[in-house]
Amino acid sequence: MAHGTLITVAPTGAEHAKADVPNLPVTLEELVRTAKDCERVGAAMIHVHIRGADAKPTLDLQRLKDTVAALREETSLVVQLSTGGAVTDPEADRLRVLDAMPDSASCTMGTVNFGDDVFMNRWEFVVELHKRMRERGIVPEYEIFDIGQLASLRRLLDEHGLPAGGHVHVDLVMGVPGGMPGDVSTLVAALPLIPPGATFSATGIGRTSLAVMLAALSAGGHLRVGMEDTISYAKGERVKDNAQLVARAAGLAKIAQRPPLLVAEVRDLLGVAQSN
Ligand code: KMH
Ligand code: ZN
Repeated sequence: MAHGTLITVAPTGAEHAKADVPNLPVTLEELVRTAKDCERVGAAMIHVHIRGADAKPTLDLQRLKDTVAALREETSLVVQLSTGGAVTDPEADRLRVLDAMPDSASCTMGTVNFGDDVFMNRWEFVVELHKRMRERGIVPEYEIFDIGQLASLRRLLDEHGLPAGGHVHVDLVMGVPGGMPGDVSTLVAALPLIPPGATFSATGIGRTSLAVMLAALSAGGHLRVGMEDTISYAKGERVKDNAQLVARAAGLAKIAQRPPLLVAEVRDLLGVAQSN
């Protein structure tokens, strides 16, 4: 069992509208502020989706580069850019995200129904992401929305080898309508399919957040929390900010005697180069 817990914050996502969720960080200033707050209470990695001047999701390369630079300047967090983007983003734009040269990037292991939409991840596209990340020394986090995608990950590693950094890290994204449910039995069912030697984190969408967090901690996994995944803190209570979710995760990790890992420990764990 891992001695400590990697806590990743996913503060924004591509799904919530600023008009509906006014405390969602969408500007660079809001993102940096939330990143600093979250680092202070136990986050070590940030999973980033950015928004344009209109607060809508964008994969604009210059904005992505500016975001990576600002987060590196203001925090020591491991900076992970989403290559998932929004369901409407074309593959070419998603591949170009890597040119912003983050420490890490997400790599979703298959196509999945996503609410009323489809989140497309063709096999050839997944392979291309994996290869381009390795060429650039960017450490992937393999996003798993359904259990069969773990079999695809095994195939990817068998056919195309280990990622940059040599370590495999998986994130179970549970409770998306169309993907695997966010409950204990599904998490337990996923465990034997995770490649040997790999680490995993888990996040539960919406109301599955707490059940998945507690199950992941018990199973020796790491945690992802944030307003990308849930905007309610408890029944009838909206999330105040991302730091509130990170603080709760850090508290539960301490109770589980698996306290939050420091950023330097996480860089070692994931095979991400230490920052200067
Ligand atoms: N926004 C979802 C369509 C990722 O960041 O890599 C995809 C997503 C996964 O959030
Ligand atoms: Zn994401």
